[in-house]
Amino acid sequence: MHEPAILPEPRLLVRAPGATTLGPATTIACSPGAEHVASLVRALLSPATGFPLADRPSRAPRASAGASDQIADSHPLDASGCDVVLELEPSLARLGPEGYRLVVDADAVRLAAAGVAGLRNAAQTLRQLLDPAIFRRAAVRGADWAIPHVVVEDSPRFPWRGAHLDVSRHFMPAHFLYRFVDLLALHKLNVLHLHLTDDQGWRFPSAAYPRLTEVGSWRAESMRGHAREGRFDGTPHGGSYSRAELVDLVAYAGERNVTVVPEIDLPGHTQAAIAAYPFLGNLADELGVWTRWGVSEHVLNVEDAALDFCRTLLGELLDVFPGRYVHVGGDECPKSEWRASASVQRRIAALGLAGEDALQGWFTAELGAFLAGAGRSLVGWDEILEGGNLPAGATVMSWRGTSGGRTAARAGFDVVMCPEAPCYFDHYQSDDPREPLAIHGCNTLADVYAYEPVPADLESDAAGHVLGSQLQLWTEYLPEPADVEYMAFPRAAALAEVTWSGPGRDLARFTDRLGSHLARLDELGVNYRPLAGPQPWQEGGTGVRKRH
Ligand code: TNX
Repeated sequence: MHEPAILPEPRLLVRAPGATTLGPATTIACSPGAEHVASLVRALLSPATGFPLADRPSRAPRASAGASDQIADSHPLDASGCDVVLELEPSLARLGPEGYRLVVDADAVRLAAAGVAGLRNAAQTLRQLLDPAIFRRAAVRGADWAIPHVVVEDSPRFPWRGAHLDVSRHFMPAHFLYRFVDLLALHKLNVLHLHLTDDQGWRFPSAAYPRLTEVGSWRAESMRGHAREGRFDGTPHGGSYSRAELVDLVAYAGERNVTVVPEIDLPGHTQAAIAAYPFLGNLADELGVWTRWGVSEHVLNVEDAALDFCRTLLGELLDVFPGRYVHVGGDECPKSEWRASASVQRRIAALGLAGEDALQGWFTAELGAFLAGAGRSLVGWDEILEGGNLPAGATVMSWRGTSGGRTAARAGFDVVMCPEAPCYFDHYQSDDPREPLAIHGCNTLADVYAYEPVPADLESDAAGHVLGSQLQLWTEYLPEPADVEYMAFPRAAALAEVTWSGPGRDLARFTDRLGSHLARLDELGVNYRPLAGPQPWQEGGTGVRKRH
């Protein structure tokens, strides 16, 4: 039997002697309101065990003073099994909305929390208490499904434990997004930030503007090798999601405590949109969807028609993504076209603004007002601070170091800390020349583990505005899901511990547990970077990866 190696490390774990073994007769009992967590527990435990984990007929927490528990008495335990009990227990509100208690003893496996989010976290911990074979997809013969006796009390340090994935530079099929959500949930990461649009491809379907995907989701070719080499592959690339796929993804993720935060990047990084709808741009010439990596000079004009376009599109986005946070980008918006455009200059004058930066600030405020009217909150990259006029309630993602995050937090805005070092997971993982080609930089596993999201010099009021942290997977150099997995793992395990477990964490203890954790990722066939460094199939940065 495996000794507990829970990742991210729980706040409190006490190991007691003994173990309880799941068997074919093990049932699940739920308190009212916890029923759909039972489906998650089944989804996590039934495939590999082959056990049905059927419902017990009614609420039957097997109280330790069980003699008076009529229902429990009428359902004696099978000798080979125990019962799994899911309990909503208001007194556990002291552990916060995501906290939970998990007690495994001779009597039962009890998952308890004040809310379903906590129960779901408990279910992930329970899965990690079992042999790594629990991560298989079909029944494993002869496995030992012993669960060590433990008491776990746990809650996260930060509410925002995110992973960003760029599906624009390279389209990632929906089936990979489901797998990615599963992997996030396994690490108790709870935000999937989907970067749905950029210069090189538009992935969000719009009924009002169908050319966004008809035209904007395909580019003629992609860069081969590093962008500085200026080479192209001559192969068209594209793809987009259907509305149903995205609706389904949101629901699937929600059942796993993962909120999907969609991003439509505006007003820069919009060449794909302008290629589809030239009225959005500043020039008379027709543009194609961009084939280079970098920052396109072609940006939205911010005429009324472009604003209407943004509002209509965001309205459609809100229908698909019900969460509070909506990301409107705001990063890297070159101002050369705005400076050169007589109509943009007239607009700046008419609005009485100081210049192009202020115009972007005005634009962001318009989007913020629209989102606020729909009961949502705007999120943007730290450039949204530059135009002034940041709408109340906006959340800032600090990517160019931490100064944007500090400024925003001190001004009373919530922030998500995601500085390039160490949160950009498109950067190299070591200086080993065998590492697959990456954009630049180097963020090692140890760098990520050592990261402290709250800057030491931040006053406590401002520190309270740090919602958490997030890893970024930009995909210019990650054409396939296997490439994304290589860059994401195991660094995501480190970021999970940074954001969940907090400052008391310890690299040596993490490394100890990581061995067992990688055995889980092996069972799932995750193409993580081996701790020993890139292996022969990853050599040369050719983009050739091991396939599972
Ligand atoms: C900067 S971070 C970008 C992305 C690139 C990334 C590459 C940010 C908001 N913009 O467009 O993909 O660098 O690391």
